Parts: sequence; structure tokens; C-alpha cells
Amino acid sequence: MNAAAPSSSRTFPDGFRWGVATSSYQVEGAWDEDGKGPSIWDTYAHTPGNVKNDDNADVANDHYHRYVEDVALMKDLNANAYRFSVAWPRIFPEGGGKPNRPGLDFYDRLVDELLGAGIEPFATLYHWDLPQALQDRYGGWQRKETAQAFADYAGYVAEQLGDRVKHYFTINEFASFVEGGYQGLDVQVGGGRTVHLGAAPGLRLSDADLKQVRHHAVLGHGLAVQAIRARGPAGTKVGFAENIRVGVPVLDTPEHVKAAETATRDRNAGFMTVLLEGRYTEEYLASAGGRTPTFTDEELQVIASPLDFVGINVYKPGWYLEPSDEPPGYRDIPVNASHPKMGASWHVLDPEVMYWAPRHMRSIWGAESIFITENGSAASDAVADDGRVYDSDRVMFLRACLAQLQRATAEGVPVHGYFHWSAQDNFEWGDGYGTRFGLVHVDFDTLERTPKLSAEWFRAAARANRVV
Ligand code: PNW
Repeated sequence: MNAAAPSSSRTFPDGFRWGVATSSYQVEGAWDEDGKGPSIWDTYAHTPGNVKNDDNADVANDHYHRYVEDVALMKDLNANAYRFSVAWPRIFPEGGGKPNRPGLDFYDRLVDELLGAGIEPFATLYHWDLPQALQDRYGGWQRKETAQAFADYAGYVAEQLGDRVKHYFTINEFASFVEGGYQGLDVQVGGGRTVHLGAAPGLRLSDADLKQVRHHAVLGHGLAVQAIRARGPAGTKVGFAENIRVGVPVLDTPEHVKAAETATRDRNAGFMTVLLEGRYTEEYLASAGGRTPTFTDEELQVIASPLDFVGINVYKPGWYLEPSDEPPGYRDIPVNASHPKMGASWHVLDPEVMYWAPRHMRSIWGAESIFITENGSAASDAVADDGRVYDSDRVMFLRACLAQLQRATAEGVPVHGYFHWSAQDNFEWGDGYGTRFGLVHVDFDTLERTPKLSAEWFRAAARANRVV
């Protein structure tokens, strides 16, 4: 028996990926350069009243022009993987039809820069910046045509970049853009309070109509998986990046864990459960007055197309749960008004979700390869007089979360990498520029980059492949 020393017991498996993540609209800027078409986020942020301080991402942190510096900063962090997203309206300004070569050229340059720095590219194909043309033509994801257009675009990107990009995430966070964009998303933050998150295109559909939008989003994922397999080179790997809503057991006992798993499966029924099981639960079909989405058995098979890995974005607990003798076998424990929070308004703190989320993925759905595609926290970061950025709260958050992730890997949960959200401060959707998630600080007047204290933590952890 190997009596592990305390230091080695904090080590991650060999080959573990230490990555950072961003998304196109949040960092690139260059919103109308090189033939790019407008996205629904351009339209939404250009409409007064939608984003805090009426901020928009016309310039963002200017990653489009500063990617060489940003890649050098990632290399300096000892990151060996970068999760970025491709802006669909750069490639197909009209949503489909004729591709815009100069738009693709940007990702060509970025990928070459990454590979030159020893950083593996992981591309997300949809991080919410839908071509405005598809919103105008089809009402976006309200119509199946958008799912088909997504697959055509995804297959084209895999064909063009597939010689160098081997890993793709289809869609980022189904619930955030579907519920947030087509209805408005209410998130519980404790003490009976909720915060409302709005998103592009800013619609207010009924619960029943939302079921059809969800269905088209998961169908778009499945069609894209098939298109990537058909048009990308052999060996191309694909999965999704979903913000699983995580049930946390009050006690770590078999009864409580079972209650948390049952709730997690039930309450992710519109996305994760159908993506991995190829069926809607009875309870889901009966919800919202029993109005079911229009779908076929063949579509369910497409939605559940076999994947190479699953990506999960993990920030906060979904619910605390205890077992119950009454159906459905679990009961919610309210989040206390005094429960600690991180910088974002919705961010209830519990580092243990980094343990439970991947563990549930394996125990509920048998996941064999898991990436943490996002985890991070907002903080009120500022450059101090000595030029450093002392984000002690983010260091605390990182160490606590990674310790829980290491615990999962030590128990054999197959987590193969971690992507920190975010590489640099960027445009935080409806919160604009005030809410900073980066390991690297950005001065949004000068666009100057300054690695924070948390960047030092990440650098040391990635080098040693362990919690430091
Ligand atoms: C994710 N919640 O969004 C997105 O993928 C990123 O684009 C975003 O910048 C990042 O997390 C930080 O917000 C989330 O309410 C939105 O739990 C809302 C929640 C979680 C993640």
C-alpha cells in the first residue's frame, strides 16, 4: 500500500489539462471587422437598458488584435490548453450560405499561435452569439432551421480547422441562452431572494413555448456532433459544455447522495438528461401544462449521439437536498440568507460542487471522460500602488475548488482537465465590464494586461500538477 505523503495526495492524474477559457463575444471586439455579420448580442447590447451602464463588446478586451500577447500570457501561466469560442457570424455573416474567409483566418492565426506556444486549442462552436440574420429569419432557436444551420456551420469549421483543432464543444450552457434569452432566468441566491438574468435576444416566451426552444437547442447539438464526425478528420473529438444544475446532499451518506442524484437527473431533464439518455422524462413531458415539444424518435437518437467527453461548467450549488419518504424522494433545503457569496450577484459559494458535479456525471450517466469547461469567480480587482492585483478571494476560491476536484480524481472520477473562467477580464454579459472573472486584469481604458495574484497560484499549480 502506498502511504501517500500529504503533498503527493494533492496531485492530479498524469496528463491532466490545465486550461483557461474565454468566449468570442466577451473578449474579441472587432465587432464589424473583416466581414463579420452582426450577432444577437451586438443588437442586444446596442439597445439601451439591456446591459449595466449600457456597456457593449464592440471592443471588449480587444483579443482579436491582442491574441499574440494573450497567448504569451497563457504560456506564462503554464496553461497547456485554451478553450475559446468561434464567432459564428464571423464565419457565416448571414448564418449560412457562403463562408467569409477573412473571419476564419482569425482562428487560423490564433490556433497557429497556440500550437507554437505548446497550448492545445479546444474550440466551442456556440457561446451565444447567434448571427442576427437567423434571429430575423427564424426567430433564432424557435425554429428547427437554426439547428440545421448550426450543424452546417459546425461541420465547416471542423473541416477547416480539423487538421490542428482536435477537440470541439458544440454548445455552451444550454439553459443560460435558452432560458435567459427566450424568457429571462431567475436564479436563487438565498434567503428566498432571486436575481433575474436577461440575455439576447431578450424574448419573454411562455413555459410551454420554451420547451420547443430547448428541443431545438439539443437537436442543434446532436446534428452538429454528426456533422463534425462526418466532415472533420478521423480522431476529431466532440462533446458539449453544459452548466449542470447540481444537487448537493446535506450529508455524505448513501440516502442523501441518492436524493441529490435523483433531483439532479429530474431537474436537468430539458438538457443534460435528454442529451445523455435520448429521452425526456415523464415529469418533464407533463410539466408546463403538459404541452410537449414536437419531436420524433429519430431526433431523440440524434440528440443523444455518442460523445467523446462531456464538459461541465461548475460555479455554484443548484440546490441542497435531503431524502424524503414522499415522492419524488427528496426535499429542498433553502439556501440561508447569510450563506457566503462570491462577487457575482448569483454566485452562492460552495467549493464542494466541484466534487459533486463530476461525481454525479459518472454515477447518474456513466460519464467516462469529463472536462471542467468553466469554473471561476468574480472579484472587485484593482491594480494596487505597487502594480500588483491582490485577489485573495479568488486564490481562496481556486484552492478550495481544485482541492475538491482533486478529491474527485483521487476517487477515480474520470476528470481529464480543468479550464479556468476566465483567461482575462472581459465583457460579463448583462453585468458589463464591472464584473471581473480574469486571472489577468484588464484596464478597459488602456487595455493593459496585468496578471493577478490568482495567476501566480494557477502558474504554480499547473507546473506542479497539484493543489498548491
Ligand atoms: C457562464 N449562474 O455563465 C458563461 O458560460 C460565461 O460566458 C460567463 O462569463 C461565466 O459563466 C461567468 O458568469 C453563467 O447563474 C451564468 O449560475 C450564470 C450562472 C453561471 C454561469
